[in-house]
Amino acid sequence: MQKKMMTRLTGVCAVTAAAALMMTGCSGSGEAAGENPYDLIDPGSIRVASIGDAKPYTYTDANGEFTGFDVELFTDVAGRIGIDDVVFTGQDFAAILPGVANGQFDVGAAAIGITDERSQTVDFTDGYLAGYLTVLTPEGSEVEDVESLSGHRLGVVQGTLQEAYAEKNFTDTDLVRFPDNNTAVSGMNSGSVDAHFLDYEAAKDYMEQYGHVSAADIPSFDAPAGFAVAQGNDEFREDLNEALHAAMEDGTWKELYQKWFPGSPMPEQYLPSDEQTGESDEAGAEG
Ligand code: SNW
Repeated sequence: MQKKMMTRLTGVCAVTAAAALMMTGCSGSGEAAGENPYDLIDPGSIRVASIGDAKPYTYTDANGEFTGFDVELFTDVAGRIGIDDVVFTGQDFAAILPGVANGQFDVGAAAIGITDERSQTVDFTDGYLAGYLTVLTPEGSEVEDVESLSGHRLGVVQGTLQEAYAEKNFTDTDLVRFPDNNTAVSGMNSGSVDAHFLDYEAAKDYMEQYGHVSAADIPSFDAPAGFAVAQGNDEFREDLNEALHAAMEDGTWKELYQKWFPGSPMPEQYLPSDEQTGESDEAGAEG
């Protein structure tokens, strides 16, 4: 392990020699203090825990490559702090934050809403997306709104805000916990659950794929998505924040939003400051 790290460090000095010299000085020994200021598992590379079936936030394409809004945004942000080698790994959603907290991953990126509860185990960057939680149903379902969920079976992915929200608010509904969205939607397609509760844009994608519909969209603006990092890794978090805000200010965020969420209302708060009118409230925002 130590040997591998040393090899990697040497490689980093070669690859990012200019940046390293500017920032910290690259001694070539690989051991000088400050060469791994972000305390990364493999210096020069960021390991990201994500999920493979939350299109268009984060998913694997036909070649098995991670892509989507969160993936492209994070990759852009990482590039701005000088790291181009970003390695995404698919996990069950419930495993992402534990994996970041215990040092298996440097970052968690998967439309992860920032909450006080989650902030007890990881730190988050500033928010970059605020939208709705959606109850997805097959067309013609008896579940047509929140009220008619009573007495029905609702799928949720373990560890999500949807699970927590449903436990608290849908008390007459039978919750069925799934490891991921694809399994839950398969369950819905085969009739083992009546509905599945997931993020708005991912629901929209399944609507387009299967002709499903939305029975309810519940605002989750108080839990905007952020990138999760280990607690106390302040230099990393602060530099990611600076890069994230730069990506918002120069229009990169907006471009990615339009690319991945076409037709969704454009929120204001993440746009370049000269494009913010200050008129819209968060209610217009999806993402
Ligand atoms: O709280 C929302 C946020 O406002 C935005 O709409 C993106 O999704 C959320 O972060 C909620 N996402 C869920 C969660 O954080 C599920 C994430 C997932 O399935 N990948 O638990």
